[in-house]
Amino acid sequence: MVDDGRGETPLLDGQVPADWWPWRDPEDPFVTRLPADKDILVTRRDTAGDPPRSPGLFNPQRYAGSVMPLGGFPTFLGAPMALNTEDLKAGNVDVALVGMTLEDNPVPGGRFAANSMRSLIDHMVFPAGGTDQYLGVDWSTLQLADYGNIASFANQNERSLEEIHRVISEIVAADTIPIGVGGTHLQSYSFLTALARKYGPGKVVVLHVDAHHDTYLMDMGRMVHNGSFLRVAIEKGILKGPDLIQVGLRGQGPKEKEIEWMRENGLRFHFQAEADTLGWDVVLRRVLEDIKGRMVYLSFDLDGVSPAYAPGVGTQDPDGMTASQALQLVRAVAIASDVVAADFIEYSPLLDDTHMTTGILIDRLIRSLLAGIAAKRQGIRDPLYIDPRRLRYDAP
Ligand SMILES: [Mn+2]
Repeated sequence: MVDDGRGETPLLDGQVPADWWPWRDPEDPFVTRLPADKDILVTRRDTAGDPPRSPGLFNPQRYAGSVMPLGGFPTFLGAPMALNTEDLKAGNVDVALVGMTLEDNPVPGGRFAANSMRSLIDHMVFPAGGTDQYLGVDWSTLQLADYGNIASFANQNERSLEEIHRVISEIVAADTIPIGVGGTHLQSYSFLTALARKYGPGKVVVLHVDAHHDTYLMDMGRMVHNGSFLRVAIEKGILKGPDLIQVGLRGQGPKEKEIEWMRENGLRFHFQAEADTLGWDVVLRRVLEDIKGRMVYLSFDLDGVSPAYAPGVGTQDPDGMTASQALQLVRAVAIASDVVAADFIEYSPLLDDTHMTTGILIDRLIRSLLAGIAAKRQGIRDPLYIDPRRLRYDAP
């Protein structure tokens, strides 16, 4: 306490009167707070003056057909737009692609991933829509929507997480599958809270593709961050330890203390060493066994893939799965389980090569996920199914 002439005021960090740092809560200085009228980034637009509009999908394209090379408005895979739960319901939307803008990485760029993916040159020249060349399934039978981007407060992770939770909740409220595009791994905490609100805590399995285990101890002075969000989710009971399945772990962690925590909590982790030593097929079958018939949230950190195939990430590590293995995994998971959400994260277009190798891989991973979902709805049950005509030209 200090008497600064205005009476006794609690000190924050033993340094300054609490009202000198009005963004800190004197009761809990660890928590950042701002008054509601400072939420300008996430305050929803007043639509009272808009012309009347029936709920449903809005197609912003000027030109006919699916071909819109460099014309019209860039949306994810050329999908029509939706702004709220009612639009998704009225439009019978199966999958909503939503742009993520959160940034929590020493090397920036994830915030630009969503808009970069909308205008991916490869997608604009060879428009979306089509037949998967492994399953022989046309995923354009699914109704897609572009749900816009979710705003983030730079350097205010906790407040950004609240907004991400709100928007993902809007999507799952329509029984639509959200696919987050871009952003950073921290965002997945809000996917988990939104899914736990919808389906109940501990009901959804997380398939976590990553070079990093992301169950580090809290550090860097923050409650929840890129490397800790999965540990926090398990400690809070949002996610059960055995329902966290990890693929591709390598790099400089976990430490001994961390791997012991992972084992004590029953995590089902698959190091890259397992795939390198026992073979990718062994890992794939073990994963498919564990997710069979479950509701799955696929959280795909692109650094899980070898930088040879995905160089455009902030925390790359040599080795990792190939593009072929990544595409196979995504297809197979969609067929074997009930995918209720996904995100493709840690893509920095600023760090991608000039060929946009990473961006094009993400585009194909999204299409493969859609193809797997469509295949399952068309009755394909074998997660490793390949169209016989793609295996031999004269197949019966
Ligand atoms: Mn990660």
